[in-house]
Amino acid sequence: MENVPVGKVSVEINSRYGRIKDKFMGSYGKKPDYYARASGRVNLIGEHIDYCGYSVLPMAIEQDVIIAVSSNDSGRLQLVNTNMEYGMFECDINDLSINKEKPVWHNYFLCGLKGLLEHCKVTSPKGLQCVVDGTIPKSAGLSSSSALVCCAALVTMHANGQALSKKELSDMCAHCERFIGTEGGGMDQAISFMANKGTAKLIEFNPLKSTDVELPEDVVFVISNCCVELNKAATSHFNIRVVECRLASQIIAKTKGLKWREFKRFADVQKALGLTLDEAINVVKEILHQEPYTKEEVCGILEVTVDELAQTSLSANTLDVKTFKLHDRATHVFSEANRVLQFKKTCDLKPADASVVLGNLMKDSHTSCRDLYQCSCDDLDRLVDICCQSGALGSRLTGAGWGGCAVSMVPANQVDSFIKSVTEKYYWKDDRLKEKVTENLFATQPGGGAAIYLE
Ligand code: A2G
Repeated sequence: MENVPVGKVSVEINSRYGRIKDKFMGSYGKKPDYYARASGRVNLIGEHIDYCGYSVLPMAIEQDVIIAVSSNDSGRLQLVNTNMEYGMFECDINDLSINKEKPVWHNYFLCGLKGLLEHCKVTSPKGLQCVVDGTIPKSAGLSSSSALVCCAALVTMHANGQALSKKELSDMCAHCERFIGTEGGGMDQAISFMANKGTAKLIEFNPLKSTDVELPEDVVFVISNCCVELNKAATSHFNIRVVECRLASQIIAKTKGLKWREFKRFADVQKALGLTLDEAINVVKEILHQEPYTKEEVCGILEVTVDELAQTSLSANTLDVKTFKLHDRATHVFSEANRVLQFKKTCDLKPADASVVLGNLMKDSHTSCRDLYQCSCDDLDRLVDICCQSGALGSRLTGAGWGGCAVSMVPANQVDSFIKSVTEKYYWKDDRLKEKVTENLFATQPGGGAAIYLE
């Protein structure tokens, strides 16, 4: 099993590390012992299906979180962020409390720290002095939160002399990010650890596996941020979708005579029933109705009380949700899972029209996210339309949605004209965005995974 690489960095050559080191010395009066880095990601296709057990197809991006670290025996955690917007934080390492109601930045660090200490059963954890520097835009669907969780876990692992494999770290971080309250799948953490420069990855779950996906050479992926922010831990949008998927799986399971309480994910129900994804879509049509289900109706079908339903199927922040859309959510998941497989197959087989096929899959994915999963927003839909009009072969929302970024696949020889057109049609139309084009609209290449660096 592969471990996270430990490499060398020169702070003279790499000016970003140089600046982080300066900040560290200014904050703590000494040099850091080492640096850890974990990247953000862009998901090319496969949205809101990882927590249903289905494979996704992301790639790491260059933007990342770097943490400079020195460990000690003080039993304290001290965090400084190079971005002054994010205040300093200090606490007793043996007394961590993660605030789910108001998830401030340092809570993501605490998730990784607590997760690693519990997983490795560390009894006397090292004290940590850290400087955190992040370049991933926040609440933009590029996984700034998971990069911080993963980087914090890596910092804690190294400081406490532990050595987990990339896979163990991925699974552990997917689990511990849930301390913040969102019930995400494992895509973001897996790609952050398992990415390799130059290749996208098919990420499969249970067991976790990553496979290189060679993207066509004649296209470039361009990220554009609609600049509507969604903090998924601060709202219940995300968990409502997770719960809708869980309820739909359980109703299908019960109707088909399975022990429904043992099921939480579509992929497990599909497997137990021996269905193909197309057959699963037909089962959805046969069993679920399109109108939203009331909570009482769900309880009636599953033969449970409202309190029992809370135990078997709901999350803390979805207890008060009154209606659930099950038919459309299920149709999205099964069809999106299918699109991921087709995307991968097209990349492998490289037909002459590969980039057109991939572009169409991306467009269909966006339509499904917008109409069936309802996880987009007006500005993001408008941006996706502009991207398609500006020469993209395909464009779709990426990440959790409800704001944040679109990813577009653009012919390599048209990237400049694409960027010019999207700049004029989206960013120059809004005075607040005019000055912020370069950080919100950029081409990206598959980046590398998490690493530790020594000077
Ligand atoms: O939304 C978020 O990025 C989730 N990550 C990820 O698992 C996936 O479900 C995605 C939508 O496809 C976290 O919750 C950390």
